[in-house]
Amino acid sequence: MDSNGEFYITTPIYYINDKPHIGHAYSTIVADTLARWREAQGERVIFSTGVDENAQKTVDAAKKSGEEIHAYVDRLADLWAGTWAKLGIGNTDFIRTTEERHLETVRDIWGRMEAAGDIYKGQYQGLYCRGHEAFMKEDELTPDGLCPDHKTKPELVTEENYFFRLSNYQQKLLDFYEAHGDFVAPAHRFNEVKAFVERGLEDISFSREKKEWGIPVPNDPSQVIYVWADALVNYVSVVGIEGWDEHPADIHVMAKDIVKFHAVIWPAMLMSAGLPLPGQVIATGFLTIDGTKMSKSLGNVVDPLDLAARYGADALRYFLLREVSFGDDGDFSEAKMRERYNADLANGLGNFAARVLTLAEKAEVKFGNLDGEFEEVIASTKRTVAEKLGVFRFSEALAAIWAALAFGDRFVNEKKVWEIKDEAARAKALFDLVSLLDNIAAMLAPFMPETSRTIAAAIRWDGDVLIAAKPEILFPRIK
Ligand code: ME8
Repeated sequence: MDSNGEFYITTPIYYINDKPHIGHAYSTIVADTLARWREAQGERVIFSTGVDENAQKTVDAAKKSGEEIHAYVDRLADLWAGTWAKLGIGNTDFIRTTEERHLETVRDIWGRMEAAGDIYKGQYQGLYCRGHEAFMKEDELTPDGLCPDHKTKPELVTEENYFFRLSNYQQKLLDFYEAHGDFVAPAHRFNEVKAFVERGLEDISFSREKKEWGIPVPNDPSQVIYVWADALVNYVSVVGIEGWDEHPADIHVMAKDIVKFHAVIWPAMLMSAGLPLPGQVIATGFLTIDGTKMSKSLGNVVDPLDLAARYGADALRYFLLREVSFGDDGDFSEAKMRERYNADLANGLGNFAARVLTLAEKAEVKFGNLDGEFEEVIASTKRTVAEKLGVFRFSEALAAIWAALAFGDRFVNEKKVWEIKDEAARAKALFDLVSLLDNIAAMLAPFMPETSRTIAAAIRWDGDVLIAAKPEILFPRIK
């Protein structure tokens, strides 16, 4: 991955036919963690998220809620942006596809693809699933002809559309994949993408007959640009064509449902437009509830704000990153969340911090030479965290930090630090423990930003004298 001190990461732009659920929160937390991690390495980070407004389902949702469409999209865009703020997401940009900067970029890229000879007019007939906003192939449907995700019957649609010559790009894509062995992660998703492209690519419809909503095709207002040809461009709109040309996205984060759009259609569009390709497409699995995909259309959603209000945003972030192994599906259950909260946060991190800081508050701790074993634990934990984050193994990175915590806990218990009579020896032990805690707080910053700040603020040095202040209980036990 080329980086030159700058790092650009994105989440999908989400549909706004409803409020966010924890599936959306999960992708956004993953991206935020990587963004904070790179920032901590001293890189200048651009981290964008946003909303995909130009879809027919936006129109349907506005009608359903009885609101005028512009009022509806403004309200929902605020709701999504506000949700991320409450979950401790530090996005540097929030893109809406109704913004002028996006319309301009979409028109520009369309013009480039047209100039390259990759846009033409043709007849399209297909089975259109409204939930996906996409035409589906017969072999993707259930035996009784339903969309497997939305459990609805796709409509047979015939119309005159503009097409994108995706078929031109089969070999170019395969060559690109060959040269960029980590373009899609995890690897098994990359294999699926390659196999899909190897089977041959058909041209795809890039416009729809004009309905009341959407970006008009340049020079043909009877058509609007089909959602994906519009939505994918958002990543360029955020930084501008020149900005993208200089530094395209390093990482696009998403779940497995939209990998094909990002790893096949998007690079082909960029090649056609003469623009550089993104560094990596990384895909999480799906969060499920009782083994079924959670979705706005199915109505079995869990609200991240509700969980954050009851457990804290950092606890939700911790749970999702620790419990789900990257790339795999994860089943959400509140019982499991409560269990981890009490074990890892209340009894684990929270208890260790309180113990160390309470003892340190009462002692005269001086800055000194860190004990060799502590030094080694801290250094090796940092190495592991860096290594694991480099390959998106959030859960293993957190497990390593908890192992360092366990080391500290064992030390307190085995040495019975609170009973050490010799003041200097007790102060020395506490210096080691406070240093460990401080380093743990720093390592936690990308994952649990607020907790990290609270712990760090409780450890202040006045010259070489520690001013420890025990913070409020970090994670009150939950029954
Ligand atoms: O696809 N588990 O928007 P979308 C994990 N607008 N992640 C989930 C999830 C689940 N159950 N459900 C949703 C679109 N997600 C397009 C994207 S991008 C140019 C355009 C997350 O609102 C996950 O990131 O359907 C998934 O890829 C995305 O939401 C789909 O969001």
